Amino acid sequence: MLWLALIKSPQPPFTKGGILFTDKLLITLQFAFCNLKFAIKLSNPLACLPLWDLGKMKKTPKSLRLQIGLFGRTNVGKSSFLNFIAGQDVAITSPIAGTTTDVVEKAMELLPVGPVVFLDTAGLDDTSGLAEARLKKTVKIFDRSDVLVLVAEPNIWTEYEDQVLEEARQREIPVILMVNKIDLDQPSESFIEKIREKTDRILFCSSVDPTRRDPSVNAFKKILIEICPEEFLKPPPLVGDLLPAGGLAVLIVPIDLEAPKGRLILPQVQTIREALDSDAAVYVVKEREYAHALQKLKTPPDLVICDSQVVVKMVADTPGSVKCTTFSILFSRNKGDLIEMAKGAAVIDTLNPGDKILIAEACSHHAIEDDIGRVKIPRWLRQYVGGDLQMDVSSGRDYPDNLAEYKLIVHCGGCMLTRREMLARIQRAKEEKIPITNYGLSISFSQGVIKRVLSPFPVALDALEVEMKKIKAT
Ligand SMILES: Nc1nc2c(ncn2[C@@H]2O[C@H](COP(=O)(O)OP(=O)(O)OP(=O)(O)O)[C@@H](O)[C@H]2O)c(=O)[nH]1
Ligand code: SF4
Ligand SMILES: [Mg+2]
Repeated sequence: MLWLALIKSPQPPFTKGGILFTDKLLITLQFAFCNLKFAIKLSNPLACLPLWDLGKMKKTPKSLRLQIGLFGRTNVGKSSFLNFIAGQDVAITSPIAGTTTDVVEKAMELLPVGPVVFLDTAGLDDTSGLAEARLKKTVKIFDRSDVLVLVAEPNIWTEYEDQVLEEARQREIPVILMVNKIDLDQPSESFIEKIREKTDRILFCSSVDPTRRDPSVNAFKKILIEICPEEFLKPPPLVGDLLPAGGLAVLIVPIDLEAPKGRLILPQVQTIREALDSDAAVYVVKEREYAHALQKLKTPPDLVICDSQVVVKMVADTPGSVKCTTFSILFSRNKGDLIEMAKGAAVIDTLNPGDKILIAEACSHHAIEDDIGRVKIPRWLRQYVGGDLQMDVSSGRDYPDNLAEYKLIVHCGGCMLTRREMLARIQRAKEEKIPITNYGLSISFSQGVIKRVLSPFPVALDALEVEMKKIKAT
């Protein structure tokens, strides 16, 4: 507090609390303060935090990139883990303790989370022998980190690990505990029990085993999605980026048995609202009136959006030069991961009669007679495959544990889920290596129009085509 008062004070000489602070007195105090800091540091490496940083209050995000601080004792494999995640040598690693002496930053796109930057720090412990200035730099990374990865070794838990967890707890920074080097030593049951008492976000990994990279990276992303602060999971636009100001979107909205009485459904309303927010106009029609409505327009629309159930008719009625897509695709991008879902759709080509498919509904709505998930999609998929398929339906907030049994997951639009929940479901499927797609994409695929309706999203279209080529080649 005294130091805080001093650094905020005017140039000496000045009076505070009845004391006259001269140049000399300030220098003496500063010297005493540095000695005190050094003395504390000898017994506790984290104590080299400037005192005014200790117990800092709740953090706010520092940039648009999620900042991930890598902490751990010297030689535990922090830099190796960074290289492992990056899939390339970004940071120097070596068996000599204290290899990383300055903070190494690596910015990357970690989909589906988005842009992140890893901050690889110098190892912090009594053996590092680093100059105080470098230690300070390392602990300063607490200030920058939105998420912290504490790298540890199997069966070794020291005061240092507890200190990092405590510092993170005080600052409310979520932590992932990464137990590295499991190829050298298997974590004992008592060790696992002990660390589980400290956190339930634990990953086990060997950062030098490339054959385990995919599962390790997927498991890491899954936890990251669960814990990263809300502002980093901001959804991409729904439709705003596809419409120029002053442009026109045509929305084809079926008014059938599934349509609620007297109103439009939320996805349709949200699309209209975002188009209006982008200063575009919206023309809403039923599928029967669409072709006629199009003829009456003086200039073609900038985008046509339809319900997936009428996608074939929409594509047939839309000139090739006009961009078109489905609500389902718009929401797949906005709420989840369109690229992953597009790749999943390609797997429909590999289905054989008898394969097991999971239809995953995220709420337990009342199913109607001709239900889209329970009746129509199974029918279209069976027609496409030319035989019977085993279809299980899961509904509600519980995602089944037995994903590994399925050849494909066809998920609903997830309108009741948050983006975080939807991404977590996609990530779980990835972890179990089970392809996942959604209702709308599966319909467009099985009806042969997927490339057309994905064309406004070239990256997703490309992912689909690459996946289809891979499938053909095998
Ligand atoms: N067998 C095995 N060796 C590993 C693993 N991870 C890292 N290493 C080795 O451990 C040594 C230290 O790894 P680094 O990545 O440099 O460790 P660090 O935590 O960055 O170390 P400092 O920068 O010195 O704090 C290197 O020789 C790595 O090759 C692992 O999972 N298994
Ligand atoms: S899209 Fe999914 S969450 Fe939304 S109403 Fe349909 S089944 Fe429920
Ligand atoms: Mg290092």
